[in-house]
This record gives sequence, C-alpha cells and structure tokens, in this order.
Amino acid sequence: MNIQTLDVLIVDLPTIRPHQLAMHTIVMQTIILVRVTGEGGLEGWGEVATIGGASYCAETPEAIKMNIEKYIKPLVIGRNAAHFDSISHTVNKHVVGNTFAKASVEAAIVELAAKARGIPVHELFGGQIHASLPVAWTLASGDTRRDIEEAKESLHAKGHNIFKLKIGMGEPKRNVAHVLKIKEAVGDEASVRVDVNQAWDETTAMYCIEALEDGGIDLIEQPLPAWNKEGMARLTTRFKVPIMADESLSSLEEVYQVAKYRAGNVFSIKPANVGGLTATKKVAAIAEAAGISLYGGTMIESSLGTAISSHLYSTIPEMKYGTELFGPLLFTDTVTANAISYEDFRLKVPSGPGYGMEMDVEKIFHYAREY
Ligand code: MUC
Ligand code: MG
Repeated sequence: MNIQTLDVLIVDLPTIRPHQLAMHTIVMQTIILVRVTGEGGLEGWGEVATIGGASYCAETPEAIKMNIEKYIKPLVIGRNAAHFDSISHTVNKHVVGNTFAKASVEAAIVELAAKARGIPVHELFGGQIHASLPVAWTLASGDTRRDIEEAKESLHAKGHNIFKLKIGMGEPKRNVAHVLKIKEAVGDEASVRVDVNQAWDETTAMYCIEALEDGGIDLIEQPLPAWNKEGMARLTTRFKVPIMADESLSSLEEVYQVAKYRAGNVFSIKPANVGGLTATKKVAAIAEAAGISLYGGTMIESSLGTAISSHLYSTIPEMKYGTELFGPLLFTDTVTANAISYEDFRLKVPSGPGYGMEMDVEKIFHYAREY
C-alpha cells in the first residue's frame, strides 16, 4: 500500500479542569494529527500531544507541523506503508531529533499498513499480550481537598486506584505535605505516586524523597532535571522507593545510558519521546535486558493517541507499574466517533483494523487551527 498523501493538523482541545504541572498549567491541550492516505483513499491516522507550547520539550506544535511538511513528508510519499520500520530508518538518516514529529508520522503509516491487511496494529508488533491495561489518574488540580475528592470518587466508581500527583510547582515541603495528606486519605486502597517533572535539585530531592518514602508513596518520577543522570543514579541507589526516569529518556542512546548507569529503576515509555512505536518497543527491550521495570506513559493524548500507545503497550509482556493512558478523560470533547472504554480500573485496548478508532472529521476541523 503506497503512501499517496500526508497532511498535518494542529488541534486544540479544552480540558475538564486546569491540569497543573511544574512548567505549565494545561487548560487547552494541543494535539497534532497526521493523516496519510493510500490507494483507494484508505486512511491511516497518527497523533502526538505536546504540553504548554515550548515549555515541556523543545518541539512545539508549530515546529512539528512545519518539520513534517518540509523535511519528513518528502521522504515518505510513494513508500510502501508495510515498510514502516524501513521508512523510519530513512527518516532518521535525514532528520535529527524531532521525535514527536517522527512518532506522529510513523503512527499514521503503521495504521495504514495494518488497515491494508485488515488487522489491528498490535498484530504488527508481535501480537497482543494484554487485552486491557491498568490506568493511573493524575491528580493535578492544585488543591488538596479537590484532589482528595477526585481520588475518592474515582475509587468508588472503580475508575482508578493508582494516583499520580504533579508536585514540581511551588514549595517542595508544602507539596510533600499535600501528597502525604492524600495518601492518608486513600490509605492502602490506592497506589500514590509523584511526578516532579525535573523540578528539584539533588539536596531537595533527598529530604523530600525520604519523607515520601516514609509516608508510603510508591514511585518517584523524574525528580531531577533530565540532564542530571548522575544525580538520578545516586537517588536510585540511596532509596528503596523506585525512581522513574521520564524526560531523561529522549533517545535510544540515552535510554541505554540511563539503563547502564541505573539512573532510575523504572522507565516511563512514551512513543513521542523516542520517535515512534518501533523505537518504543526497542526501549522495552533495553529495559528487559537491564532488569528495569516499565510504566506506560502519556503526553496526555486524545482518544486516538491513547489507542496508539495502548496497542503497543499491549504487546509488552511486563508492564509492572501499569499505564497512565487517561488522556481522553481529561478532555471535554473527542476527535473520534467511538470512545476508549475504561472499566474496573482498566483501559480496554480498542480492537478493529488499525487502532480501532473511527475519526470524526467534522469534530477535527471544528477544533483544528487554520494554519
Ligand atoms: C509527564 O511528565 O508524565 C503525563 C501525565 C501528566 O499529568 O503529565 C504528563 C507528562
Ligand atoms: Mg512525567
């Protein structure tokens, strides 16, 4: 199935409440959609999400669209979608970095390849091991009472029993106290974890992690800046509570270094971080070989992007820490005609050809930017 056209859309989707991270508070989440078409008009769709323009990572939505159109698209048009790994190899030879742009294009090509054969994408990645995956919810309203209410409602409705708290913004000691109050409120019924999004220095991390560990917190995500691998390694050795690497895993080479020097003993995997699904599967292999546990991360994608990640994560044997594929639940609206189904603390991996999602083109154009 040869790729005949490729187009890119920037889409802004409103969220149900402000979502506060160390570097940005999301009220409108931006996703990038890529559509490729093959013979007979068959379509493959891809998605990546970014957080806060240029505040989370170097690739902005505008740069992603521009770089795909100018530098990646010409390398892809006319190629056979079934050769998606070979296409990624060509793209990697000519385009440095740009992992978000690459991930969105590869996802669209992979879906076209799967649809051409009438099979779900997970079959192209070796076959599904998990039909459903555990899903964490991120409590990030910025208000302790509201977070506790959100957690209790979620536990009661069997929505989530894993909660991640974003604690990179504001005073570290106050944030630790906020986390411990939430842990006290939910007790053993839920796993409570924190994501610092690189906001601490090493001395701050040492006293904060000690208090979090004593308070029964289960996982500490990216406490130090992405560059500080030595500091991450020291924290990993010092504490019993697992330290998870996220932003420090932004290329396969970096993943290897982090594994080798144990700058974290859990990896948050994300297709956008390393340039696509094929590369993410390689991250899982590095982790497996190094005895590092995995967690299925998100950049807060919509239903399509969530389906994309879920297909790949469903083929990875050991996802010890579950996933945080909660993206669609944070949006007030969706760009697909069908929804991702969440039940009994888990996400059901959508079935059907491709990613199993039917795009709602009218909705997409309602939220899409005109440039
Ligand atoms: C991150 O750093 O993990 C994912 C969920 C969330 O609330 O923020 C993101 C990015
Ligand atoms: Mg993170």
